[in-house]
Amino acid sequence: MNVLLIWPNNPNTVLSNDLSCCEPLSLEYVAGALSPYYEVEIWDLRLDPPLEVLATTYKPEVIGLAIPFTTSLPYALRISKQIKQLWPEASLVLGGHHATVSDMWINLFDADYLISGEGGNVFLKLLRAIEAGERKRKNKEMILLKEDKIVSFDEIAKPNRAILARHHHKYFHSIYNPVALIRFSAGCPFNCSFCILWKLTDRKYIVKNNQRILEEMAEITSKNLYVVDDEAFIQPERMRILAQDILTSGIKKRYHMYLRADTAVRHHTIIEKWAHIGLDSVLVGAESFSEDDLKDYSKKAVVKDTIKAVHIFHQNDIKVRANFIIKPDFTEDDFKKLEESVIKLKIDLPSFAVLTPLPGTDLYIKHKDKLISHDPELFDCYHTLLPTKMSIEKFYDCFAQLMVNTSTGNKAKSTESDAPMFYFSNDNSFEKMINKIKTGHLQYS
Ligand code: B12
Ligand code: SF4
Repeated sequence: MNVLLIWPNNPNTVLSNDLSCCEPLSLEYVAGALSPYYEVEIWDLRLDPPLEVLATTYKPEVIGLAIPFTTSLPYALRISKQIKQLWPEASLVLGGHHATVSDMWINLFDADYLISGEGGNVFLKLLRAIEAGERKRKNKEMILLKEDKIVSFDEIAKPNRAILARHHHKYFHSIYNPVALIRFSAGCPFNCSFCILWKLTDRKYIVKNNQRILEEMAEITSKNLYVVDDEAFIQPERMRILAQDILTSGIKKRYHMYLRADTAVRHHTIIEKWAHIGLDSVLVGAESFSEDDLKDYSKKAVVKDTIKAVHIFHQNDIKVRANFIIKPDFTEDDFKKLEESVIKLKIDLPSFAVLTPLPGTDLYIKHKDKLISHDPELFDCYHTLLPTKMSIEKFYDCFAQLMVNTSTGNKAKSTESDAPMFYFSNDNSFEKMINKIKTGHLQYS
């Protein structure tokens, strides 16, 4: 049986494919479960020809369509309609992060199945049932299938990276070019109000054993690894042993990883060890320089830990990508203060996100009746969905200015690729991003 897995393109996003275009690790995972038994193809619509070209030579029986972000919804919907025209006989299966956390827009899809959560095992069971004639969609109702929450990565197959080998040299993430994605763990025991990730695992921390991590790393040719864990260092002792195992194995990579500032402060010797084996940059959710804001976000962190962590990273030659939240009620003065603090702290690669009630989060539940737009494309953390205190034009103007000022402010400390900002990939991609932010107010209908 031919199974086609499709990753949608999001052509209009602020964070464009010129700034980051990463491998669809999610689909490589799904493919890892299916490919020992079925013929699996992955089609990445950011890099592969349109589906009508594929349809001239290829006929899938089952098609999996990813809806990775809420912002992907309009494109995924368009693709699903095209799929029904090109391959009317094929069963269509939806999956991915948005499909897992929200039913917003989902009823518009003429799909046969929706798989919520980790997709591989459920998809495999579904294919077996389809083959045996046991599964049939009734009355045009989409059938919802759900994986029991996994407790260990030993329960799921390794990602199949061979299928997309044709594109691996093209995938990149900001200064990491080319880059490969890898997952050492998932979940987080904290419960920040704007974050969905802890809910996906019920605050449990799911880990992959070191042997499997090393096996996966040995299959990856790229020198740069983007570790997509929600918080990579929740189990510090395990990470110390992993660093030692990587060192002993002789594998040499350059890592970009996510972690909390207070984790780095508490376990600075492990950070030193990771710096030694190639930790090149970290993404720290600094969020704010106000203790009240941190409390409001249930961050369970304090500002002094952000400051201490930045020093620890810099002492270890680790570049700091810190993310700060822009609140819709920011005044001009708030933007200015944030700018000054980011520059003063010498954040190497600053990034900013507008406080966004992403579907499924506590923040969404609290504010869902106050949203000024329900356009899925605006759930991108660059648009405000909550009313602003300043005029909306002025808000976007200040946001764009903050991005420009903090990037040039830190230019003297730029990295080997001369990136003054995390998302900075070629000559004018950053300027295009700024322009999209500046004109953000035009996107509300
Ligand atoms: C890596 C990453 C990125 C990367 C690259 C993604 C890529 N491959 O192209 C980059 C930096 C580009 C990125 C960008 C954005 N991201 Co991002 N990203 C992630 C991150 C950290 C990891 C994703 C990942 O690879 N996970 C590992 C895989 C294996 O897990 P998975 O995706 O859950 O997949 C499993 C299941 O969902 C399921 N599944 C997945 N697809 C399918 C398909 C089918 C058919 C089936 C059956 C099953 C299935 O099976 C998979 C394997 O078991 C997640 C956080 C997270 N933990 O998921 C955020 C996350 C997905 N991103 C998020 C956001 C908001 C964004 C942006 C909109 C905003 C921003 N400012 O960054 C942009 C959008 C860019 C765009 N062009 O549209 C949000 C999404 C929230 C939402 N409702 O939309 C997340 C959840 C983080 C968060 N803030 O909570 N992102
Ligand atoms: S924002 Fe980070 S620390 Fe907070 S719950 Fe999400 S992953 Fe955990």
